[in-house]
Amino acid sequence: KVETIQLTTHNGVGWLKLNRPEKLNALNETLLREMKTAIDTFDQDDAVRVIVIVGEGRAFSSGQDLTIESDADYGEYLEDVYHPLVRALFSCRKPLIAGIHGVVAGAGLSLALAADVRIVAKSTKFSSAFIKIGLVADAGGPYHLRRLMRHDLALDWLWNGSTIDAEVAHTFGLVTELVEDAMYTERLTTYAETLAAKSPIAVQGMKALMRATSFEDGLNEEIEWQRKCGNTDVHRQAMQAFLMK
Ligand code: T3D
Repeated sequence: KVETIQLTTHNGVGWLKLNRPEKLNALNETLLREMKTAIDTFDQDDAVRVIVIVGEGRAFSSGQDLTIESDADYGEYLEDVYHPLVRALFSCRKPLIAGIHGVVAGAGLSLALAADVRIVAKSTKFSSAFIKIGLVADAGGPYHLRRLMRHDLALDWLWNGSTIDAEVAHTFGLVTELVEDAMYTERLTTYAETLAAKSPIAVQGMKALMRATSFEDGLNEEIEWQRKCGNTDVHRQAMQAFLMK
């Protein structure tokens, strides 16, 4: 039984919806732990080929729940609560799509950046936020920013803590596809279901190969992946169809 997220599976897509709309899906401990378990479960579930993370209500997520009074050591909290989730997102074998609308801020942004692709509604506001409350960006955010955008622009944004429009986030490299608000849900669903209809081995293999840590590792890993792909019905049928015109 989950309290702070909603989970559904449809047409090969596992939907994970952050569900604290009254707090703009601020991240509390329960939500972070439930999300971690859900990602692991979806990753193991053969009925799920693609995972989509979205927010209920008018935001993706407003970041860490700031109303929680805690004298906890922030380092311990990160290690114990955030990092297991961040690792689950990072090591997830299946495509992870963040569907982002409304507001995405602070640690919510870090989680969105951990996805493989980000489908974003045009009116979304992106807030790096952390510096405004005197914190460093965390939950893997700096790692992903470094990967996705220019180093100087990323640091400038983290240092000034500004809120930027989705168009600017797009020019920064943080948006895979920018969608008119009215079309956002439909486009997100089509994107996810189209990907879920493709060969899961090829789709997961592409993801794994893009993560290869060196050139030689990549070459070695592609041998295994291509061997598996070559043995699938989908590949054999496609070859036969080509040869038969
Ligand atoms: O532990 C760690 O190391 C991890 C650390 C992570 C740090 C961070 O994540 S830093 C980023 C933290 N987030 C923010 O600074 C954003 C805070 N929220 C806002 O600035 C505004 O809410 C928004 C600009 C996002 C939206 O503004 P608006 O006017 O559209 O909505 P609102 O009225 O402010 O918010 C609606 C409700 O959500 C409101 O509750 P209420 O008054 O109706 O009972 C508001 O308090 C609540 N809410 C919004 N953000 C948060 C939140 N409650 C708890 N935590 C929040 N982050």
